[in-house]
Amino acid sequence: ALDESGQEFTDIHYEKSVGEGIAKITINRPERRNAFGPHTIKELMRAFNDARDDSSIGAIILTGKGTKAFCSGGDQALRTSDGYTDFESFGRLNVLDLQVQIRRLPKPVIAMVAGYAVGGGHVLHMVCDLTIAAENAIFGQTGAKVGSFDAGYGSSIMSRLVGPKKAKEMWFLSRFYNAYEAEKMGLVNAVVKLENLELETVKWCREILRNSPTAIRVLKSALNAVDDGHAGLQDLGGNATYIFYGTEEANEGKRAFMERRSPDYSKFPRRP
Ligand code: 2NE
Repeated sequence: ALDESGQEFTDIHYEKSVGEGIAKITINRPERRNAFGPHTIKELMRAFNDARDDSSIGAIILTGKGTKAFCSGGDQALRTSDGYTDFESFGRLNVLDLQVQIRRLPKPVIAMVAGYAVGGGHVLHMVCDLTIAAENAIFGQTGAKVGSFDAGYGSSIMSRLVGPKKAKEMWFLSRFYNAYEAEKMGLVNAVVKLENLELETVKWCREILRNSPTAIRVLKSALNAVDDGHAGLQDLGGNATYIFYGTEEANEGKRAFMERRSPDYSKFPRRP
């Protein structure tokens, strides 16, 4: 069972399991098929930040409230000529920041999809590291129908996942695909009965949590590095530095500086 974290949110639920290492973030706008506005995204980013900073958390589930939708993308009622607006005078596309945050987060993020994952909601599940789908899940890109598109991760990651021909089909035709079709296309990792969705997703999390957190951290970064270009290399490079800081060799440099002497690296082998 996942326990409430005590944080106050309006558009999402954020829960952390006690002692299990799992956080669960739920978009809570079922009356709009879990469409997001700028405020929803801000709350999601806060929750993801918290899960990142909490060292007891090793896997994060992203899902939607109810069984009808994971997420139906940007709330079209909030759409303006400059993005999406709720309480502010300027529109935003801050979902792009959330996509980057999920991508850069050094812990696995698992999309748990029941019902529709469409439009910007489909992109969200694609930027997650893994996707577990219920049999009732439906996937698709509706952008071209409603006069929108995601020419960033929504295009490039999709092309990686399903190949350029299928990606063009998804975007150009705005078709919907059922869970088994999505599995065949490489969009999802597993399809399970709706009633087993949470159980199965938690099982995947537990399997991840049995493994080395550092290995997983570096693997996520490595598996994203090529597609993320300089930013991907920067992330992977940061992991190398973080691991190097734990070595005697790196400490010799710091110690020498603090002790106002020259560093002595002579005892460290120049490995083949
Ligand atoms: C999701 C889908 C296929 C569900 O269909 P259905 O028949 O199950 O439900 P229904 O009746 O369409 O929706 C239920 C209520 O949710 C609202 C509807 O307007 C309806 O409201 P009421 O009539 O009950 O008042 N609703 C659903 N999705 C909404 C949305 N995205 N925004 C605002 N209200 C929404 C069907 O509802 C559907 O096709 N939804 C639209 C999907 C869509 O086109 N999303 C936007 C794509 S663009 C995008 O997300 C994006 C981007 O391309 C780039 C950057 C950022 C965002």
